[in-house]
This record gives sequence, C-alpha cells and structure tokens, in this order.
Amino acid sequence: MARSPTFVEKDRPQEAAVRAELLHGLQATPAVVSPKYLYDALGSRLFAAITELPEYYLTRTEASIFAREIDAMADELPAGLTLVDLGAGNCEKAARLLGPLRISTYVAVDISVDFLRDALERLQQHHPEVDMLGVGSDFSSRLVLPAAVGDGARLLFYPGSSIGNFTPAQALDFLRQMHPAAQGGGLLIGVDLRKPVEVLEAAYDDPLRITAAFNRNLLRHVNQLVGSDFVLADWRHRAFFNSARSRIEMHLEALRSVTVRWPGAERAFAAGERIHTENSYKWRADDFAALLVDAGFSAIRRWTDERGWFAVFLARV
Ligand code: AVJ
Repeated sequence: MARSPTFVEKDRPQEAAVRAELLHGLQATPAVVSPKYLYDALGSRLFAAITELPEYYLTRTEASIFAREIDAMADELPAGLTLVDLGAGNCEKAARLLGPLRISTYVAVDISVDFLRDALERLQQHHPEVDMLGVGSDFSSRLVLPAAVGDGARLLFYPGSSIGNFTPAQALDFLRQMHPAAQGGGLLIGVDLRKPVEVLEAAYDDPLRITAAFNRNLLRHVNQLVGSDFVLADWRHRAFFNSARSRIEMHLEALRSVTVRWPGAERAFAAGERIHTENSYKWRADDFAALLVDAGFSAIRRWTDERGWFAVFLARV
C-alpha cells in the first residue's frame, strides 16, 4: 500500500522578528547578515549550481565517501531507525541512505516546508514502505522537533558540512542539543576539513563567479525582506581563508561609499567596508571527534576520502 507524506510547519518565522534580526545586523559594525538569508528560491538554485562546480569539492567528496562506505555504516546501525534529515532540501542525499540503512521513517526538515513538498512526494513513490514526514523549521538556533516525529530511536543526518556555519562554541551547543534529540540513536554528520588554502579559496571564489552571484543575491533577498535599497552593482564578493580561525569568510564589500535606506532608518558604508555574510569552518578530524565526545556522543567512527579533504562521522549516543 502506497503511503503519502505528512507535512507540518513548526514556528513559521515571524516577519517582524526576521526584520528586527536583519536590521540589527545591518546597523552593527562590522555589519553582518546570517547565511540563512542566502537561501531564497534563487539562492537555493545558485547553491545547487555551486555543488556542480569543479572547484567546489565538498558535495562530490562527501558523496564519494557515502558511496564507498555505506555498507560499513550500515554495519554500525540497527534496522528500523527514524532518519531525521536536517536541511533536507531536495532530499537527494538521504534518498541514497533509506534502503542501505534499513530506515523505517524518514523525516525531512528544512527552513520552509514548501521546499520539501515536491521532493518528498517523489521520494515516497520510490519508497512506499517508508513513513515520511516533512517539517518546516528553522533549527539553526534551537533544535525542536514536533511530536509527530515519534519516539523511536533517531539517526540525525546533518550532511554537507552545514555544521561549518557555526563557530566551534555554537557547534558544541548544537551537538549537545542533538544528543538527547537522537533518542538513543545516533548522528551521521559531514564535516569539511583543513586543506591547502588555494584549494579552499578556489572553492569559494570560483572563476565562473557562481559563488559571487550566490553571495550578492543575498542583497536582493534582504531588499525584499526589509524594503532596503541595496544596489547590487555597488557590492563585490570577497571570500578568503582566515587561517587563525580556520574558516572561510564570505563578505560583501562596498565598491564605493554608499548609503542604504530602508523604512525608518539608513546606513552609510564607506568604500571598502564589508558586510559579513558567512563563515565556513574547516575542522581537523581529531578536533571534531573530540567535540563529539564533549557533546556526549560515543562509539565514534569516521570515514574520509583518499585526499583527507572531507570526513563523515557516525556517533552513537
Ligand atoms: C552549505 C554551509 C556547507 O559552507 O560550503 C557554499 C555554503 N557558501 N559556497 C559551505 C556555501 C559558499 C556551504 N554550506
């Protein structure tokens, strides 16, 4: 019997709260906008294009690790887990895990439930035996899953090095929230590793300038959300490796002095002044394993590619 997915929306982000958060960041020195605003409909498509770039090794490398090690991963896990996909998007990565990991329930979580509908309905056709639930939730600051996810042991799935957007302190806090949320199951997480700076910087400043478009598109999204009048031609993409903090930083840099206005206020930017839009931390595998232990996880296994560029960790609670 073919089932159909269920959808729930958890705490839809309030327009007023979004405005307040954005305007607070735009008035700060240095100005800052959360990377979650990179992902409007166009931004999500630009990110998908980034994952196809030869320079953006992350997605491809992670996929190669899963392709090679999926049976070893399955050996570590009981059948019948609930797979909770944090940041599911097109559900493509999880689709390859359902069969091999003998998943009984699949929960796709993304910032907007609307991003999930088509993908989850399509996936359900291919896996009629798996219960499927789509959840709209911004879990980036607090991981709260609706009761509908159920009380079975969960395998929390956090691929793509999304954890890289968090500072080490925030990452620890997030992992500590994940530990009880797994309900006796575990965590399967992809983490980008330190590597030569030229490789890192090319991945975030590609010659086709897709990453530049992805970053600059954030200003259009902000204009839409707060009614500001950013002119994209006034801003250039900057991405560089901050070695002391072991992170790629993305910024938007004013090409000339500009004043940006929005209902109720304005902000002047000098030529060369920047808006910080993203951090992407690059971990040492041993440091990340220690972080998992700190967060309460145990029985940690890790797999990497032959270049040692990316790691997938499996941790049990
Ligand atoms: C989705 C956060 C993993 O940090 O590599 C890609 C986002 N930013 N290119 C990353 C991103 C610029 C990506 N994550």
